[in-house]
Amino acid sequence: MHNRLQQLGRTAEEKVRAAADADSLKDIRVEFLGRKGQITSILRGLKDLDPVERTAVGQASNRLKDDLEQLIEAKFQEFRDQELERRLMQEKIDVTLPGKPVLAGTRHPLHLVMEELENIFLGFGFQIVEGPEVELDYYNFEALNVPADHPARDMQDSFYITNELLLRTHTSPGQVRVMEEYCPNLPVKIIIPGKVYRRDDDATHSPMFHQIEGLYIGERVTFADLKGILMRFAQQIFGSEVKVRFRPSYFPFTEPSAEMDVSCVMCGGSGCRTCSDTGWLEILGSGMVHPNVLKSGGYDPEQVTGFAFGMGVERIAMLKYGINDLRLFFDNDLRFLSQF
Ligand code: 2NL
Repeated sequence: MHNRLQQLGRTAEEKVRAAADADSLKDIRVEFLGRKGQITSILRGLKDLDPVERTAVGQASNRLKDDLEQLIEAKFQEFRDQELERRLMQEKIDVTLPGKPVLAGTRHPLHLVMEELENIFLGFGFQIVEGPEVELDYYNFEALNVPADHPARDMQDSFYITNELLLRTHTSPGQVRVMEEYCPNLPVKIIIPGKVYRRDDDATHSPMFHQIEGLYIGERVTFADLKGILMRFAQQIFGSEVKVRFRPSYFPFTEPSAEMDVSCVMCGGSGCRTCSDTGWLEILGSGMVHPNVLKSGGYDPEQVTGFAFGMGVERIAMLKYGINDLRLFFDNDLRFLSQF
């Protein structure tokens, strides 16, 4: 038995040394160490031997098994090393090939326009402030002189969270908060950009859109200041040749109120589809801050005056870039977004 084991060991060793590749090495491993392999069979047959022989043969064949396993693993490693060596010698990497392009992001057109609007008002000495999007009913309506029976206060028109909390329908509540904090200091000269929410959803209305509102309160702020600043603003955003006109309007938070139109940026005022042949485009609402709103902010309407205005950023962006569908801003189609 001892001789047989020695013989088996020598045969196995020779075969391993002669193995040409990893595949034949696998076959050799199966032949000797596999489930029905020669060494495995001897180990399985130990139980039929008498105890003395069993110990000796068991030790010898286990040693043989361990040695052979080591030998095979070493040979596998030899093949792996050879393969690596071969690839290192043969494979060439052309480091001069052009790389894969990394797509750089673009800025969203709404944010581009928002920043442009902000920079214009920074130039006029306004400060930029932000306010919460979830607002108290008090700041969104009550403090802004919006009467209890106003349609905007209906559940159908605003997103309510509780009886007192809602998603702001304009950025003005933030301006009331600034007045409260800053009063009695003057002037208040701020703009608030941001998201606002209304229960509207069709081709020309989105439930979320962007607004910029401005507020200028001081000791002698007049309607002439309103007209001058808003006219200069229009000329900076649409070009120095645009004309403006003011039409009387109504907002609960301003009195008197006015809407500002610019001469149509598409046709220059001669009439086209964009301006419905009127030659004019409405771009913002404005007015002198209502005495009740000044009071909400802590100011005495007998001592100070102010003007305020609000505009939709989507509308300005559509006019500026000639975009005809509001939904393009929110679809996130890269073919659209990458043009800016
Ligand atoms: C529009 C019109 C407007 C205001 C917003 C305002 C804010 C305070 C006091 C008074 Cl704190 N007014 N904001 C005034 C007039 C018009 O927005 O059409 N926006 C899209």
